[in-house]
Amino acid sequence: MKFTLLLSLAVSLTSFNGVLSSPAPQDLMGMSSMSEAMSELAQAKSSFRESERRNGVFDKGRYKSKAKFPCVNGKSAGEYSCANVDMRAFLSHEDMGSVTREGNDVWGWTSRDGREFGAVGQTDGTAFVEVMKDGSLKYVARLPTQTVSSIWRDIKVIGDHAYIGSEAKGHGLQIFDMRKLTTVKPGTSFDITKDLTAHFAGFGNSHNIVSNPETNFIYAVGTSFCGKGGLFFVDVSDPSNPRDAGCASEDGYVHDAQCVIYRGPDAAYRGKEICFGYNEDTLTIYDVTDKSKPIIISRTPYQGAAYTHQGWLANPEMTHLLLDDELDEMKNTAQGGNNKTTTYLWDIRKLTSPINTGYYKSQAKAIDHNQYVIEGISYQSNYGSGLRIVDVSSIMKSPDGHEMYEMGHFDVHPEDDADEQNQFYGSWSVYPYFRSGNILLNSIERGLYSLKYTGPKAKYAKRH
Ligand SMILES: [Ca+2]
Ligand SMILES: [Ca+2]
Ligand SMILES: [Ca+2]
Ligand SMILES: [Ca+2]
Repeated sequence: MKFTLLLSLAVSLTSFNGVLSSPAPQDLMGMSSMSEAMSELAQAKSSFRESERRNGVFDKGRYKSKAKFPCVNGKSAGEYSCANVDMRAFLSHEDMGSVTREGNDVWGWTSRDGREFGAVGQTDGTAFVEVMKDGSLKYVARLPTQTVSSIWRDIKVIGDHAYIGSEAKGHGLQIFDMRKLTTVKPGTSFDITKDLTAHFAGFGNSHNIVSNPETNFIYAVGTSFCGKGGLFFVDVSDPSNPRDAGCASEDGYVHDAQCVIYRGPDAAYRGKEICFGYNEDTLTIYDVTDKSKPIIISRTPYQGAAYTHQGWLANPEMTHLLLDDELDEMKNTAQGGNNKTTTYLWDIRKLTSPINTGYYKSQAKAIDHNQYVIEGISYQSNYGSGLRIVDVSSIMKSPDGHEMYEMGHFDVHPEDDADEQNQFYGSWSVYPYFRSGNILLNSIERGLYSLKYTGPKAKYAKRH
């Protein structure tokens, strides 16, 4: 059984560069506006997903929810390879009310009185869980997709509201008041008309939802309503009355971005609202302070680029950032060769001329997908190799990356441990921002993991 599965995965891996089997129609329904590169990537993911479905990877009853398992001698729960990370709970997609049982993004919310909740993306909706103080998980409720199912759902939280977009055709932006979770009857399925604070229909499908809590703006990217999929601005200062505030369409498709009030060393931009765009082939930096006149500050390609995917500021000083490319391992274009997970390091002290100063190479072979940085630690969700925790606190001192190292890991995709592949399975995303230190990791196939890092602090991290 296992052998057959691996064999068919290998077949679908080779199909990526050759003829693609036709993707499941609902997965690509909304995606009319995407760039050629994005469409190639989306089709590769969709056809791989379809092969997983055919192989029973998402079958009912396949994964059982579990209570805590510490990491002992490099293993947790008898199957997960780990180091310095304990599993505090696992909830299957099935036990979180999903009928399709396929996961994607994850984000979190903390109530005023300190309770912690996760918003867990699935192809058919968003499941909400409470993360208890001991790290155990309680399924609370779910919000179905606004239209149809899609592989892509993306969630951010500003204040007490979650903002949810999807590649599902006509989905728009669901705005959901997370405070409802503190009183709702467990197991509730919310109503997409009655239970939303608002639904923003100004765009249809989107690929990613970017938020800036400091300015109360949502930036939807990859829509069909901003040139070729640029930054679509939604003013959510009143969550019940979201407003279309314009868009930045120059430089075409934006796959993901991080937007912040700039506090870095480039004096010309201090105090401005800056977006770091991960734009398929470049790091593109925008000044979006004046929403009616967004400006591109710079647009910088790099060696090894195959599909510029996501990234995050590496430090609160905003002097450096980390960038991940979703296809460089698979296409073997990554700097340093050897097709293991590669993180690109950037000096952004001058926003007009960012410099790619080096790279960090994981010991594991896997595609990187999303990473977020807190106090010198990058929490990376790397598909087949799961959660990888990397000390990046040396980036100012050693911008070539030679001082970076893995502090811990938890691999939620044991199926490929004996023969790691750069493939679109395993973990989709991670949420590491809870004050409790409980980390949520959403796996595509299995469900939601509550994890806890137990190792030392980052070497050069400053407390902020
Ligand atoms: Ca995302
Ligand atoms: Ca581009
Ligand atoms: Ca990569
Ligand atoms: Ca693995």
